[in-house]
Amino acid sequence: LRIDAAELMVVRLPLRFRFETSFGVQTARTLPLLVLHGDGVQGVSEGTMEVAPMYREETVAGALGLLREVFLPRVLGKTFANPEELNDALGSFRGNRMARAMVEMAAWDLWARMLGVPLATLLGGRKTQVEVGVSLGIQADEAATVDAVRRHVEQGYRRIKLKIKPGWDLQPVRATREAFPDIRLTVDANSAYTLADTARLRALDAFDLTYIEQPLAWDDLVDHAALQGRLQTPLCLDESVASAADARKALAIGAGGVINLKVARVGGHAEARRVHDVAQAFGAPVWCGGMLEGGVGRAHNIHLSTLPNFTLPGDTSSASRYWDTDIINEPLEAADGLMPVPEGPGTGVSLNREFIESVAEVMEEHRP
Ligand code: OSB
Ligand code: MG
Repeated sequence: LRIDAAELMVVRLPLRFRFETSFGVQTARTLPLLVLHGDGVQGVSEGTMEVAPMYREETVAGALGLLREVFLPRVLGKTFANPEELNDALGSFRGNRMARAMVEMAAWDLWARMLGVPLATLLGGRKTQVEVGVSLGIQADEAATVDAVRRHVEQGYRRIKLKIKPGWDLQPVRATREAFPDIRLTVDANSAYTLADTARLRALDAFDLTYIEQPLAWDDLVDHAALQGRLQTPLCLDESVASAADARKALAIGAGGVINLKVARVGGHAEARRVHDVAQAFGAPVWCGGMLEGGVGRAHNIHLSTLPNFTLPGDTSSASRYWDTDIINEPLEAADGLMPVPEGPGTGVSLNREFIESVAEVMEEHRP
C-alpha cells in the first residue's frame, strides 16, 4: 500500500429536499473528497463533517486544515502493510475522527482495488444487498408528515425515521402511527432533549417505535442510561458513540440497546468493525447511519452494511432522493427497500470527474 499522491477536492451540491432537524435546516451539502493514488490505482473517500459544528464538533474547514498540514504529510510517499498500519501513522491525536476517516477510508478503497476484491469482502461482509430505510426531516405539519411517509412506504423503504424536536414529537409520531399501524417506525432527536423532558419522551412508548435515536446531549452516555431506565423503547445512540470504547461503555451502563454506526464518526472502517463487534458481543443490533452522503460516502456505507450485525435497516437510501447529479457515475438505487452492493474492486464506484470539476470549490494535488 504505497501512497504516491493525493487529490483534495471540495464540491457543493444542492439537496433535492429541505432537510430540517432539531439542529437546523440543510438545503445543500459541502462534500470534501480525497483521492489517494498508489501502484497505478486510486482509492476515494468523502468527508461527512459539516460546514458548521452542529452534529458533532468537526467541520469541513477543520478537516481540510488537518489533512493539508498533519495527515497527508504523514502518508504521502510512504508504504504501509495495510490500511490499519496506515491509520497508525496518522498518530494518536485526539478526536477529529471524521477527518482521519477520510484518509483511512480512501486507503481501504485503494487496498481493495490493489487486491482486486470488493471492499465488502475485505471487511468480512457477505451480503449482496442491504436493507434500507429513510430519514425524513421535520415537515410543516402532520398532513405533510403523513404524505412524506406514504411516498416512502410506497417506494418500499423498510423503516421510516422521523426527525423530532421539543414541540414537534408526539404530533408527527401519532399521526404517522395512526395512518400506518404496522410500519417499522423510529424517531431521531439529534440531542434536542434533557432529562427534564423524561415525561414527554416516555409518552413515545405508546407508539411501538423500534428505537428513539439520540434524545440527549451529543457527548452524553450517563444521562441516556438514566433515561433508558425509565423508558420501554430502546434508545439508539448516534452522536455519542465515537469509538468502540464508547460503544462498550454505553452498552455496559445500559445507555441504549441499539447503535447507529456511522463509519466516519468513529474514525474509519477498522474502528467501525470494532464497534460492530462490540455491539454484537452485547447482543445489540447496529444499523448504518447516513450524513446526506454523495456517491462515494454512500458506496462506503453500503459495503460496511454487509457485516452480519447490521440487522436493522440503515439510512442509505437511493442517491436520486438527494441529488439531481451525483459525484459518481454509477446509480445507487434501492428497490423494495434493498440497496444492491456495487460490484467490482473497492467501493465499485468511480468519480464523475467532469461534473466534479464543474462544481468544485477546491481542487488540489498533494505530493510527497
Ligand atoms: O442524525 O442521523 C443523523 C443527516 C445529517 C446529520 C445527522 C443525521 C442525518 C440523517 C440523514 O438522519 C441520514 C441520511 O439520509 O443520510
Ligand atoms: Mg441520528
